[in-house]
This record gives sequence, structure tokens and C-alpha cells, in this order.
Amino acid sequence: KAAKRREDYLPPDFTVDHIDLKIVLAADATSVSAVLQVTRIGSHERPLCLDGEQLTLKSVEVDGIAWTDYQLSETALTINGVPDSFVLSTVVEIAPAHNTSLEGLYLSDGAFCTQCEAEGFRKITYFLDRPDVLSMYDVTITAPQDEYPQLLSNGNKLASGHNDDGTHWVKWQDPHRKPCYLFALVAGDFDLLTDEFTTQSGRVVALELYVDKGKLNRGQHALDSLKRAMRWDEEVFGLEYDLDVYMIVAVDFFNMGAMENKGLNVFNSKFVLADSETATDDDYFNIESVIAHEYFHNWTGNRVTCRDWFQLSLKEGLTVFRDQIFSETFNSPLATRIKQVKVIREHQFAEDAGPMSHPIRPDEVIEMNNFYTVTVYDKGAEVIRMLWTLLTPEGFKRGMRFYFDRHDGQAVTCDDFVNAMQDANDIDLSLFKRWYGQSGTPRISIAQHGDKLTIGQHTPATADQASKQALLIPLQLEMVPSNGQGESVQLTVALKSETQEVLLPVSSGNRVLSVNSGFSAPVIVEQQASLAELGSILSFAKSDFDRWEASQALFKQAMLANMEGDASVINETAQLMAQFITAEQRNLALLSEVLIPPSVESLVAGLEQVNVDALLNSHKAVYKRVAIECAPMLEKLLAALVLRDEYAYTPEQIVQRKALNTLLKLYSQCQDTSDMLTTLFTNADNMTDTLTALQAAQLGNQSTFESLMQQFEERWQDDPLVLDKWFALHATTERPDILARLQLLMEHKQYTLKNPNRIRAILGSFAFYNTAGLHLSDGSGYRFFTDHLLAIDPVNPQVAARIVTPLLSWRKFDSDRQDKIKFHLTRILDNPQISSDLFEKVSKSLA
Ligand code: DPP
Ligand code: ZN
Repeated sequence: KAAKRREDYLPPDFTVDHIDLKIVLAADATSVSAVLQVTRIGSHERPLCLDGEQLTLKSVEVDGIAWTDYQLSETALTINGVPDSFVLSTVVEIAPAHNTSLEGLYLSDGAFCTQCEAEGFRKITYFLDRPDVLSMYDVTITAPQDEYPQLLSNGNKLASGHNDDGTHWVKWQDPHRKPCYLFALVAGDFDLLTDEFTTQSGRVVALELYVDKGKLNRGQHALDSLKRAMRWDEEVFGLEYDLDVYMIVAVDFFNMGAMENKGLNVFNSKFVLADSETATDDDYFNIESVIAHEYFHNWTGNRVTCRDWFQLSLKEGLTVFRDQIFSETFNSPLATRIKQVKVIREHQFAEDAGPMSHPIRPDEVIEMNNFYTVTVYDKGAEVIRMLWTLLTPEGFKRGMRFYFDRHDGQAVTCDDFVNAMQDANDIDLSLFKRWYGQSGTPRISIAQHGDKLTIGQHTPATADQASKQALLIPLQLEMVPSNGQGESVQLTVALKSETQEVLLPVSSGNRVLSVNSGFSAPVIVEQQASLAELGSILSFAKSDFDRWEASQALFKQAMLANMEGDASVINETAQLMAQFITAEQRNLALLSEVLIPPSVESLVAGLEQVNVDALLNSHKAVYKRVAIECAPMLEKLLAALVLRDEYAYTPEQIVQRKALNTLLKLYSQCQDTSDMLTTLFTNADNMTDTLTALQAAQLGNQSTFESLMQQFEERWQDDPLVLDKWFALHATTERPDILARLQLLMEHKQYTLKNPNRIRAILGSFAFYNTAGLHLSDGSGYRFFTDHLLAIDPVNPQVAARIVTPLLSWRKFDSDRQDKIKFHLTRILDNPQISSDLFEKVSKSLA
């Protein structure tokens, strides 16, 4: 597959005003008849070139006449000699039962479903499979009545009926024009949970949640979250739902989290199903945020969509930001922001620094599925957040209204979005636009001379771009009183050039600077604060987020210093943490964040060269040393935490469970907690506490871990979604025989190569979060992992390409490991059947 470039964009030669689809479902041979109203755009003589893959063409007609003047290739149907306006009818056959890529029309546990974003519609019928072709859809689905009583598609149900052969049919019509990536079809036999929502203007919307038989009682939280999201979007952005029905279907086989198909979202069941027994507080949080995310797409994505796939962040960065501020409203803002920033530090900075580095609006793509990245999504959201800061919330909302006034019903670019924001506000955003085109993580340096700061910015070269320019960066600072006396002072500086002088608003005497307060920009601050300064920020900053940041910097400095054999930093850090826990013993929300050290993986992401063995040892040593210093306080706090009411998903209880998790893991570093953990596990009335017991045991107590894990498996062996937690815990355990353990897991009756959740739970968790196992010094981890990648690739290339990521940054490891990783990446690249997904990532990494 050849690379496509953003600059080469051309508008389509034809458009399709209307499509009438008739789909007769059968697992091995589904028939798809499409009648397209086609219109030539502009004056040209070019043929109509339609995308299509893995389709068996049965017939072609133009204006009702059988047509033979066409060429057929593996990826296209080119029809010659067509008039300027005509009706094209095609019939194709497809085989959903053989579609393991989970793109296009496929079977999930016996139900038919579709995934068309980005380019899956071409696996259903011949079409102009690009987001700037917007069409009206009529869809008629036919299938056997008893097996598939529910036949769903986008929009409103127009008619239905029965045939003599035991099949039935339903006709759907979507009153909104849409690109084909938003098409969806589902056919199956589900349990249905219903509700209603009345919009602010009085439209009554039927809400329908379709889940696997027997899972109805796990759907309520998702439905409640949907209603909260609908209300919130009306209240905050004035955006209202625009159809009479909103359907969500949960399926077990799904490549991503969920999909915002117009009026018919399809979800990975992981982001729908929850009850206290089976789901953790984190699961509840994630469900709420993904439900909201897909709902918000109805405006940011569906009503206004992307002109081409290079503009993906237009809808994703914006919609992630919207779901983030939604989540910050209904959950702890501190915990929510920390989650977001961890994703950036652990994954996005690594992407910037690696071979797949790209701007939030990429310039070159081989396989679009590879660009549903943390950069496009999460850094994209940080870029929108900076606009929110620069424009103020009111200015931003004004910009949003203007954007919809100007572009509703259109397919537009990221520039169109920023222009709308600019035109609705009195501001020049031309410099800001560079965030869309420039990749890499900017570095901020600060030099202080009395009350004057010289702030520098520079972005190191990345794999995709050699030279970088200065950006518009809203940098927030907090001047923290170093001894706690007096008020903090906060300021925001809009950086515009490589260096900039700033006069501090108050005297800097006896104050410590907390730079990039609240993570106001996705940058790395280069200046190293001293331990004493970090101690002041940890103790006295007004922003809890900055206090957390200081704790992470302390841990990190201690871990790095310890690697160099310097024990003083570790002692001082441990003392600062012990002082902190004593002073803040009532502030469980903050304690439960501060006492989690940065993960090994986030440290790896932040380092240019990594000595894996030393880092792993140092990480453990520091964690343990802090535990020893804090032990008396931990004991006291834990005693107060174990007694609790019956489970409820309330802010108070969430904080208590989180604190129990953090403190117990820490305490288990220095004490034998087997009895406590076993009691907690046995008495737990909820999955959050159950996992706390398992996680704490996993970190140190091998025999307790094994015995509790066995009990867990006995209890949940028939529930794969719950068992994924068990798979992941095993896969992330540090143990010498980890590969044998993984092999056993993959022989489990619930494991199948065909289900992405299973692969991600075992191999994905291993690759991303078992640094010790992946990087075993004899290279056996690499071999094991790549053997499995080679097996997954032909089944599901999207999943294979997603989990290969940790190997791509091989350049940061020691030369022996480098050679070994390169050897195995080469093995992948040498496979003649390699997918374009894996090819793009692995070839870039080896280049
Ligand atoms: N458009 C989808 C989403 O992000 C892709 N998974 O919601
Ligand atoms: Zn999205």
C-alpha cells in the first residue's frame, strides 16, 4: 500500500446524493444491492472510480441498463462512459462469517454488526469511501426472523414485514446526510433496556440499549450516563439530539472502544456493561466517559464531519476534550486530570519520541487505522484545551456556536475549526495553528534573575520532521510560598517566541515556581527543581494537581539518583513523603494520588536511554523505602479504611476505595499483608476492592497472589469480560517464568485469537505493562511476543499493529537488546503476507 499525503487532497469527481441499500443477511453469503444517485462534480470526463475490497461483484447497471464498460481490481470498480447524473445499481456478495478483521460487516458471537470507520464501508459495497461524500440513506435489512429478531440501522424505522420463507425485513431511513463511515447495521437477538429523554426543546427521544441475553442488569449505568451526557451538552454547549431514537448496541468482538454511527452506536461491551460485582470504579468512570464521547460526536463528528482522514483530530481531539470536561464535572477533577496527564506522559510523549511521530493532523498515512493514536486523540484534546484557556470558556463556547452556524452539514478541516474560533473571538490564532502541523514535545526552560524570568521553548527534531518552529503556548505558573506563609500567586503567560522575558507580578523572594501548573500545555519542563523546592510545592501549592506533580518529580528524581548509587535523594524523598502523609492524613483524595509512584513505563517513556535492569531495581527500592518511612501512618490510616458501608458508586466511597488501593499497595512493600489481603478479598462486595487485594498481592506476595487468583478464576471463568482483569494481572506480573505463564493463559478455554479484548488483556498488557518480562535479557520475551504478533496479523491486523508499539522504541535500550529487538522486527517485516498496518509501523521503526 502506498502512502497518501495530506497535501494531495482533491475534491471528489462525483458525489452520491442518495443510496438505497438492500441487504439480505446470511453468514457465508450476504447479498448487498446498492442503488446510488450519482452526480458528476465540475466539468471533466473522468470515469467513476468506486472503492471496494473483498466483494464478489454480481451485476452493474447504469440507469437500469446492464453495464459492461468497467474495470475491476482488488480495491476498485472503475465505471467508464457514465453520464453527468445517473443511477448506478450494483449487487455484490460478501462473507461476514469469514471476516476476522472486524472491519466491514462481521459476526460477533452470532450477531451481525458493522464497523466502517475509517475505511470499512468498502468491504460492504462499492462506494466513494471518503468522508467528504455525504449521502441520504435508505436501508432495508432482511434476515431469518427467529435467529435475528432485531434488525437495526441508522435513523428512523420506516416499515417492516415478514416473508413466507421465515425471514423478516425492516426498512430504515436516516434523515441526516452522512459520510459512509457513519453507516451501521446490527442484526441479532439481544436483551433490550429502554428509557426516554426529553430534549430542551421538547423532543421525546427513545433510548435503547441492546446487550447480550441475560446482561440487562449490567446496562443501567450506561443508560444513566447517556442521559447525563445529553443534558450536559444542552446545558454547556446548547447542543440537542436530532433524531427520535438513540440506540446503543454492546458487542464482544470490537477493535476499538466504541463507534459513533449516526443514531446507532456500536460499543465494545467492556464500555457498556457494569455492576458492582463485576466492574471497578475505573470501569464505571470509563463507561461514562466513552458513552459521553460517542454521544458528543453527534455534533462534533457527525453533524460537522472531516473533509479527509488527515483531519481526524477535528472530531477526535475536540470530542475527547468535550468528554474530559464532562467527566471533570461529574467526577473528582483532580483524579480526572491526573488520568489524562498520565496518558500523555506514558504514551503520547513516547509516540512523539519514536518512529511513528506525527502531528495531531498527520501529513502522510499508509494505513489510516494506524492513526487513531494518542497523538490525534489525547494531544489533540490538549490542543483544544489550550484554546479553551486562551479564549476563556465563554469565548470558546461562542466559537463553537459560530462553528456550527457556519459548517453544520459540511465536511471540513482543522483549519476551518480554528478559523471559526478566531472569527468568533477577537484574536489572531495564526501562530496557534502550528500545533496542528508540528509534531514533537516542546521543551520549556526557565532562567530566573530576581523577579524576571527568561522562558525558552524549543522542540527537538522528530522522526518525521527535522526543523521546528516556536508555538503559541499558554503556560500557567504558580508562585508557591516556600514555607507556606502567604498566598500563592497564579499567572498565565502566552509564549510566542523562542525566548520570552516575563516580569513576575510579585516578588519572587521566598517563593518557588511551579511551572506548567495544571498541565496547561503538553510540554516537558526542563528545569530541575531541587528537592527542597519540590517539597514546598508538594506541601503548599494551591493547585492539588501541582502537588501531585511534585510528588511524581520527587519519586522520579529518587529513582534516577538511586540508579547512580546516590542514596541521599531517596532518603530525603522518603522523609518528605512521610511528612506529607502525616500532614494530609485527612485528605484521602490527594493521598491516594501522591503515594502512587510514576510507573516504570512512564519513566521509560521519559528517558532517551534506559538501563532496564537498573531502572526496575531502583523503582522497587524507592517504593519500598518510602513504604518503610510511611509505615506507621499507613497502618493507622488503613485501620480506619477497611470498615465500610455496602458498595455505592458515590464520590465519598470512590475516594475511600482509591485510598485503600494506594495505601495497601504501598504498605505491602514493607509488611506481610497476606492476612489483610485475604480478608479483603474474601469480604469484598465489589470488584474494586477485589482487585485492590489482587494488585497488592501481585506486587510482592507470590503465594497469596496465586491462591487469590485461583479463587478469582473459579468464580469468573465463565465471564470473559471479567476474566480479562485476571488475564491482565497475570500478564503484568513480574516473574522469571512469565512466558510459560502467558502460554498457559493462551490455552485457557476463554482465550481466542479472534477476540481483541482477550488479545489486549494478555499480550497487550504484557507488551505495554510488563517491562521486565518483555525485556528479559535473553531476548525470549521479544521472540515470544513477535511469534504471537505474526499469528495475529493475518487474523486481525489492526490489533497486531496496535500492540507492536512498545517494540518500536528499541533505540533507547542497551545495544544487546537493540540487536535482539531489531532481529525480531525484521522477522515481522520479512513476512511476505504482512499487513499494511504492521508494515507501516515496523518499517518506519527500522528505517
Ligand atoms: N470514532 C471512534 C471514536 O473514537 C473510533 N473508535 O469514538
Ligand atoms: Zn471519537
